[in-house]
Amino acid sequence: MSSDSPPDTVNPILTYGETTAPPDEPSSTVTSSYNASPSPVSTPPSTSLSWPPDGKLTLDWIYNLMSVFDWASRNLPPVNFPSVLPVSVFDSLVLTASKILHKEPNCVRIDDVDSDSMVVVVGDLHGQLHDTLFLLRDAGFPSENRVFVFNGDYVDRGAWGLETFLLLLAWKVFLPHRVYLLRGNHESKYCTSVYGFEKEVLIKYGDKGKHVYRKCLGCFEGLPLATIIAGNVYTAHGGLFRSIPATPSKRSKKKNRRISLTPEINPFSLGSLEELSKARRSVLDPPWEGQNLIPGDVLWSDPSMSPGLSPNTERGIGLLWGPDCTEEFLKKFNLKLIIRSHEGPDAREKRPGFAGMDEGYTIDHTVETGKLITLFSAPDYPQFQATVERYNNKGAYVVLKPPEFNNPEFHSFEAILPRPKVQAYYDYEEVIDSDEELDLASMVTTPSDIIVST
Ligand SMILES: [Mn+2]
Repeated sequence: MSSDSPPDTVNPILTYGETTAPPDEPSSTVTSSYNASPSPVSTPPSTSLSWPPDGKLTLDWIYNLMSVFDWASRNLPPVNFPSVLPVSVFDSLVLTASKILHKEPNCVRIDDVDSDSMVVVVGDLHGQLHDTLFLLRDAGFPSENRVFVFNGDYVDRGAWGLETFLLLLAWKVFLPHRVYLLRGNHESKYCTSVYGFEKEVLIKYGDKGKHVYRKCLGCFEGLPLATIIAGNVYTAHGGLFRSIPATPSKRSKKKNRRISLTPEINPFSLGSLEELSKARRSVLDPPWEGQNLIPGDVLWSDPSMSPGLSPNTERGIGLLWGPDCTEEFLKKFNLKLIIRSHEGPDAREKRPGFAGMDEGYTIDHTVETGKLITLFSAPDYPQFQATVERYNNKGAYVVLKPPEFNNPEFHSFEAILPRPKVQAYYDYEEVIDSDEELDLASMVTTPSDIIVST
C-alpha cells in the first residue's frame, strides 16, 4: 500500500462541522464551530499552521489544529507533515508545554472541581488520532467545567502518535489547569525506539526529525506520573508502586565495593504518596534497578489476583499488586477509586482471571474501601496486526461527577473506520506483544549503586 493513497471512503461519523453538544451533555462552552470535513477531495481547512504572535493559543487555533491534522492524515503523505506543522511551530508548542509540565508535581492534586464540574479520564491512545478526535468530541472538549486527565501512552503502535501527542499538548497549553497529561511507559526512549514513534517522527520531519524526536523525549521527561482527583481518585498509567528504603550508605569507590547485603525487612512494601512526590521522574527511561524505582513502578506495574507485591517478571520492570494492596493503598490515603490503564486486549488475552478489554474497561479489584479499574481508550487496537482476525475491542473513557467524583460512569465507543491507509513505523509482525519481554540491556540507565533486587 502506498502511504499517501487517499482513504477509500469518507467516514460519515466524523463531521466536525456540527455545533451541537453531545446528546447526553449540557450545552458546552464551545463557541466556535470545528470545521473540518474529512473528504479526501476537500481542500485543507487552513493553510500551514503558525504560532500566534502573542504566544497565546485560542480555542479556534486548537479547532483548526484538529481539523488540519485530521485532513492531512487523510490527504497528505507523512513526509509532507512539515508543510502542515512547520518545525518552528512544533518548537514553540513543545517548549511552551514543556515549561508547564516540568513545573507540575509528580502527583498532581486536582481539587478545584465543584458542583458544576466533571472530570473525564482517558486511557491509552497509542497514536490513534481519529479515535482520539472522536473521544474528545463525544465527551465534550476540555473547558472550565470539563477537566481531562489523560493516563499516558499517547504514542507508539498507531501511525499518528505525533499528531495525537501534539494535539494534547495544545489543549494543555490552552487550559493548563483543566487538562492533565500523565506519562505512560511508552513516553520513553526505549519504547519509542521499538514501537514506532521514533521512526514516525524521523519520516515525518526528515532532516529535522532527530531534533523533533529529541524535543519530544525532553517533553516526555516532564510529564507527571499521577493525579488525585477531588481527594478521592488516584490515576496513573500502570498503577501502584513500592516503598524505597532509605538510601544505603555509599561505600568507598576505591576498595571493598560490594553489593549491600543489608537485609530489608520487606523488600516489597507499598510506597506512600510522599515517596511518590519525591521520586525523580525526569529520566528518559525509568530504571528497573537502583534506587529510583518508583517511576518505573508507576508506569509499568499491573494488578494481580494474588495477594501481595511481587516483581512483574512478565514485563521485566514494575510490580504486580494484589487486591490487598489496592485496599491498603485506598485506605491509607483515604481514597475510593484507582483508575489505571496500560493493558489492552492483547495483554488481557494472556491474563487468566482478568476480564477482557472488549468494552475498553474492566473492574479488576472490588475491595472494602473501593475499586480498581483498568481503562483503555484505543478501540480496534493495535492498529497494525499480522493476522486478519482482530480483537475488535471498544475504547472507553470515564466520566466522574460531583459531589464525590468517585462513581465512574463508563462510556465505550467504537473505532473510526476505515482508517486512512498508512504504513506502520515498526515491524508489527515481529513485535507481537506490547511491552513484554523487555530487552533490558538495551535500555538506557544511569550507573549508580546497584542493589540486587530479588
Ligand atoms: Mn502502557
